[in-house]
Amino acid sequence: MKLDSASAAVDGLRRRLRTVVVFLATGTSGVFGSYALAGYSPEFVVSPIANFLAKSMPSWVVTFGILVLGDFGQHLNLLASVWLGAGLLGLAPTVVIRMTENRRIQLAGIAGAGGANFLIAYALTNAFGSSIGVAVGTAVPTFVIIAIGWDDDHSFPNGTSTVRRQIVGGVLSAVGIGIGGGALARLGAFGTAKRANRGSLSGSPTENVAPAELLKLADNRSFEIGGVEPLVSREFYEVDINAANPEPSAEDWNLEFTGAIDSPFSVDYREITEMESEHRFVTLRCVGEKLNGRKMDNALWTGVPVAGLVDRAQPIGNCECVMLRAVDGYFEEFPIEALRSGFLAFGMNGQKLPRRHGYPVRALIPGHWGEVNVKWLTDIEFLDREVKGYWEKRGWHGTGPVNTVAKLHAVNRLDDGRIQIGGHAYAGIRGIDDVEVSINGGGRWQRADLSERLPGADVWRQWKFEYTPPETSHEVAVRAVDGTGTVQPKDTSGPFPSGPSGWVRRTVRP
Ligand SMILES: Nc1nc2c(c(=O)[nH]1)N[C@H]1C(S)=C(S)[C@@H](COP(=O)(O)O)O[C@H]1N2
Ligand SMILES: [Mo]
Repeated sequence: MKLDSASAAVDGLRRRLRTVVVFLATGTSGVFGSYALAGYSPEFVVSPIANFLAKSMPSWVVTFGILVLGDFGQHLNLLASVWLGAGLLGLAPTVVIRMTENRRIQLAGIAGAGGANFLIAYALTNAFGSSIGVAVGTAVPTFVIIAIGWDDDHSFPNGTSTVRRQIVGGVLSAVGIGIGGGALARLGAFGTAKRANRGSLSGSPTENVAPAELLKLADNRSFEIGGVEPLVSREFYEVDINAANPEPSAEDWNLEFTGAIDSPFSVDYREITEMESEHRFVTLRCVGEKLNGRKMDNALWTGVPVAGLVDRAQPIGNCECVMLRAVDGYFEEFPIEALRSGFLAFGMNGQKLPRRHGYPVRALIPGHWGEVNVKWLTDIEFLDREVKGYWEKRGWHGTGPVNTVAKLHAVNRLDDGRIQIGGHAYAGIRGIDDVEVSINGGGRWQRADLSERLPGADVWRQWKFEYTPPETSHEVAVRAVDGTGTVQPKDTSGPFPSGPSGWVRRTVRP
């Protein structure tokens, strides 16, 4: 008797475990089913959940995430969204599995659960393929678990070994779908992903000579310092609000000029790329980065000046301000004057603009913080009164000119015992005239070597400095002098709300 009640307890526990496994296995394989067909794209069932979370989070949470968690915050959001998605998709199958012993009803239930999840996924993603993936992904383990139940001899209803096999079957089928789905996504077998943005810029051979030569120039002018990017970044940072970036097709792309203008018009990708293009070195820096952070980079961009299009629009609004909008729902507002000096880029380092940097077209606004350099640009809306942009609604002031900074990314010990330090300096369109180094914490300053200027009004420079270290540990400080002669201020402040400032300092041991 005693033994019986003990085994009954174990049995009850097992059943509860089965419910949990059913819930998790069917839900996660639903997510993987979507992944198999949509890949890591906005059509992936998790993307809209992650975007919803990111956009609806209170601004203090967002700010905390950016300042304290950094990039990990976005990963955390994604992870939470995967769990939420799996939870959502696990509900219907779990109900179905617990429903009945009648086979016909069970089969109808599996179809029903698949259908319900299809609808959920379709409501979220608006994408047929991805939703089919979800339906199949959840239906398969649901079927496997239920079918294992059919083997049961019913002498002991839903016997212990059956429950155990159901647990194993559920887990295995989910793992199988996970692996298969991952592989399919990899192959892009059903890929909705458009690869159109791969490859070099089209155009006549002479047009492509210019980027190649300019890149060579940048290469020649770059200092080679271990730990410091050359003048054209090898790895250009990425910051955006998306879990999975949008992938608009260039053929369907249009840039709309709307709002307070006489007659709205739009230009398409062909028109933009057939206008007389230019190649510009432009440096970007994110307002939310740490003082000595890595979210500042430089590239050679190909595109067209905005000024002509602004003239064509003839803005008549009262605020002299404009809103840029993008495919991902991002929007930023800033003065028309800044837009006038701007650039619409469709190429980067001699290649088509990569998806993560805003394919097919992004804005580049000289000297301003990264956030107004709107990627996946769709709308230029001239306004009648000022309204806040995406980040300003969350408390940031990141639409203005960048702060001056000299970064210290390398402290290298040379063979002869001396120390080499170096980094980049950037001051937007004010330009960099000097970088000064102190090896006694700011007491005495010496001039660093600067890389030769690259053509362009909004480009960083590299600096380097070599010295014989004192016997004791010492504090190195760096500061830049901008093109107006203004020295980078000493007082430090964090990135929030208007970008980091102060001198970069670092203690160096002999
Ligand atoms: N559409 C869109 N554009 C965007 C963003 C975004 O989230 N969505 N992020 C902005 C921010 S905060 C920065 S710092 C720059 C970064 O550009 P990058 O990712 O090409 O380095 O893009 C800006 N443009
Ligand atoms: Mo940014």
